[in-house]
Amino acid sequence: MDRNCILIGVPVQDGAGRLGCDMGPSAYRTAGLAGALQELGFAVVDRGNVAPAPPSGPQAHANPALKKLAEIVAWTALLSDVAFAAGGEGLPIFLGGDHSLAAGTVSGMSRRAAEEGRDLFVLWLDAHPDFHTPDTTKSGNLHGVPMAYATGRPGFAGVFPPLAVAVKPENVCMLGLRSVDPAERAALAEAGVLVHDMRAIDEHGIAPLLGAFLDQVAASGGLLHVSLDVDFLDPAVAPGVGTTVPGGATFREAHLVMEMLHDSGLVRSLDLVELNPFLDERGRTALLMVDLAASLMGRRVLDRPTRSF
Ligand code: EXY
Ligand code: MN
Ligand code: MN
Ligand code: MN
Repeated sequence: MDRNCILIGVPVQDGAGRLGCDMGPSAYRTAGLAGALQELGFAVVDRGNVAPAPPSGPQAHANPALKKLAEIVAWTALLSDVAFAAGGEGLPIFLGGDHSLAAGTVSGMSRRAAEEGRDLFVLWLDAHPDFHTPDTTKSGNLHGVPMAYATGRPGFAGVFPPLAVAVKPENVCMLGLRSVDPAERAALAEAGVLVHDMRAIDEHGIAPLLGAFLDQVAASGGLLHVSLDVDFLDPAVAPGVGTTVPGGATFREAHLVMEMLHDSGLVRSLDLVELNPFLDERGRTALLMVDLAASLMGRRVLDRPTRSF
């Protein structure tokens, strides 16, 4: 694991259905992310927040439901370049911001992997697959499309920035799904994405499912990007998100994923997304996300700080 951590604030909220994700980067800083990583021995650089220039006008599309298309296209183009560059300098941690940011971070990291002659693998920790296209989304919220974009699904050409290197769908593992729209279900099956829904986690346990995927990444010499959506977690432990779905990962399941990721030594980049501090309770979701990031970076169970709320 790279010992240089690069924090990049991404206050995008135009992809979500409600306001508040733009406060995410501040909440992670307030919850002590940089200090937690420094305690683990990392050199941490906080680059502050990035933002694209505001678009000159709306971008037309045949789907009238689409919201803020021009804005999300601008974020995607910017973040793809930012991720490609930062991925060559250290281990970038993208502080969201809503999940639309992954259209940029995943596509940029995919280009970075190709530059090194390797494949990008993606571990997608989320209640949702975010596998709509601009044509199939009914809500029009573009945080519902990033993985379809990054894997090169049809429907993005001439709408989103051209993709330099598509992620192979078979290199994507989605863990924790429990809210999938019919069009997404069909597209996931057709693309051949590896999906472990909450039922599979209940039945087999999270460790063997994740372990098999990590073995696959290691065997191929791939580079791993992790995208952690707050709603992967059960709302009882992580209420600070606009898209809560009951029946999510427990506190220990989530930490175990992070601990296994650390032990694998494979992680090259990380998204922390969908935190909505306006919906949080006394910062508990922000603090949990920081603790999860610390577990991923090597903090052990016995070193975890005691917290009460
Ligand atoms: N599939 C639903 C939609 O397209 O509106 C919900 C998407 C939620 C996306 C979030 C955060 O992971
Ligand atoms: Mn998501
Ligand atoms: Mn989600
Ligand atoms: Mn414990």
